[in-house]
Parts: sequence; structure tokens; C-alpha cells
Amino acid sequence: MSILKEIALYVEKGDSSRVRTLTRIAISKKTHPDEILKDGLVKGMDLIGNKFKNDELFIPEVLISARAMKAGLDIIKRSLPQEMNTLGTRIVLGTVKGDFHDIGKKIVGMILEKEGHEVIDIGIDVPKEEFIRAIKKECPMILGMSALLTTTMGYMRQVIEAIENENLRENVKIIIGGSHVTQAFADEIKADGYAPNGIYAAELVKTLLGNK
Ligand code: B1M
Repeated sequence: MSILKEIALYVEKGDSSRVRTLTRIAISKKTHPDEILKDGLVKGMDLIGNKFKNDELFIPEVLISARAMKAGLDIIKRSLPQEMNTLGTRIVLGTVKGDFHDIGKKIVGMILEKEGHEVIDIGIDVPKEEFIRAIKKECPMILGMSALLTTTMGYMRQVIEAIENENLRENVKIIIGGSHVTQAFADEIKADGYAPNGIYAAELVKTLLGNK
């Protein structure tokens, strides 16, 4: 079995220690971090997602796999060159109110940091007031919102409306993402853009900042 398949398998099994070791081995074999993410760690979470959907697993088991995925993510993050904030751009990221999913957002943040942006992650279950506070305090060029649930996606519209009401909309570009989010939804709620994953998010940020 390839090492990436093994990583996926041990994420599925929720074995953090094994995922850590295998991720280290993959990095030492010069496997590209994107490949480790896509064909190893994320693949493992996809397997879990399918079982969760079919009621073959319960939340505690999903949480154990999420922890194993994060263990691998930490190893990848530590192995990346420290190019923190070489571009001088600041990005605030948060998962919207009612939503506790943060793995995808962490991956997006990691890729944006790797691209040279400063990323301020304001966490999960973030209410609109907290997004407003972060814009006022951190003055980011980009605000990124993540939502994984169909029931929480709509909250992104409320955040954008609150930002407009505070007359802050001109100060910040807003990007959104999450498994059920689409470009059409981004257009509908007047976000500046949507990205299906971290690599596209990095491209989108470049475009919005006028560097492309
Ligand atoms: Co939840 N969950 N979950 N869950 N969970 C989903 C999302 C679900 C699709 C599972 C399913 O039924 N198949 C389903 C949502 C269904 C729907 O809304 N239609 C679901 C549900 C129902 C729930 C609960 C309601 C279950 C319950 O309690 N009955 C509950 C809700 C809790 C809450 O948030 N209030 C719940 C809880 C949880 C856990 C806490 C157990 C755990 C989260 C742990 C954590 O994140 N720390 C969890 C998990 C792990 C999942 C699945 C299995 C995996 C999500 C994940 O991490 N994927 C998920 C099923 C699935 O997605 N296949 C599921 C890997 C990650 C790399 O992908 O997050 O999509 P993703 O991120 C991608 C892109 O979306 C994008 O880039 C990322 C990297 O490629 N992206 C952005 C994300 N944010 C972005 C922001 C951007 C740009 C791109 O710009 C700012």
C-alpha cells in the first residue's frame, strides 16, 4: 500500500500517532505537501464523511479522526518554510456562528500563510459582532468566512450585511468557502469571491489584491 493510502487509512482509524509518523516519512521522502494533504489526510476525512453520512459512525469517532487529521496537518505545517507575512497582507479567517467545523479553514489558513500572508484565525462559531470587531482591530485586506453546514451558510449573508451597516464594506474584500458553498451563493450574498479549496483561495486572494 502506498504511504498516502496508509495515511488516509490511519486518519480513518483515528490513529494520531501513526498519522504523525507516516506524514513525517512522506515528507522525508520528498512527497509534495499538497499530495499528502489531498491524497492522504483529506482522503481519510472523506472516507469518514461518507460513513458519517450513512450513519455508520458517530460523532466521537469523527472527532477522533479529525484529531488524527490535525496531527498530520501540524507536521506538514512545521515542515513548510517560514515565509510568514512576506507580502505584508493581513487576512482574518473565521468559521461562522453555529458551525464548529475548522479543519478545512485551518488548511486554507496554512496555504495562505505559506503564500506569505499574515493569517489571523478568529476561531469557530464566530458571531457577526466578532467579525466586525476583528475588522476594526486587525484592519485586514481580506476577510474569509468558512461554513460547512447548509444551516450555517446563510449566516455569511448576515455578517456581510452587518459589515455594510458599519460602513466597513469598502475596507475589506470578503471571500467564502465550505463544502456546500458555491460561486452562485457568493454572488447572491455579495461576497467578493468563493474558493473550493486552499489553493484556489490563494489564487483568489492574489486576484482580489490585484497581483495577478
Ligand atoms: Co460534521 N457535517 N457535523 N462534523 N462533518 C459534515 C459537514 C456533513 C456533510 C457530514 C454528512 O452528513 N455527510 C454534514 C453537513 C450536512 C449539511 O449541512 N448538509 C455534517 C453534520 C450534519 C454535522 C452535525 C450537525 C452532526 C450532528 O450533530 N448531528 C454536527 C454539527 C456541529 C456544528 O458545527 N454545530 C457536526 C459535527 C462534526 C464534528 C464536530 C464531529 C466534526 C468537525 C471537527 C472539526 O472540524 N474540528 C465533523 C466533521 C469532521 C465532518 C466531515 C466528516 C468532514 C469535514 C472535514 O473536515 N472535511 C463532514 C463531511 C464531509 O465534508 N465530507 C461533515 C475535510 C476538509 C479538508 O474539507 O472542510 O470541506 P472541508 O474544507 C475544504 C473546502 O470546503 C474549502 O477548502 C477546504 C480545504 O480543501 N474551504 C474553504 C473550507 N472553508 C473555506 C474557506 C475559504 C475557502 C475555502 O475561504 C475563506
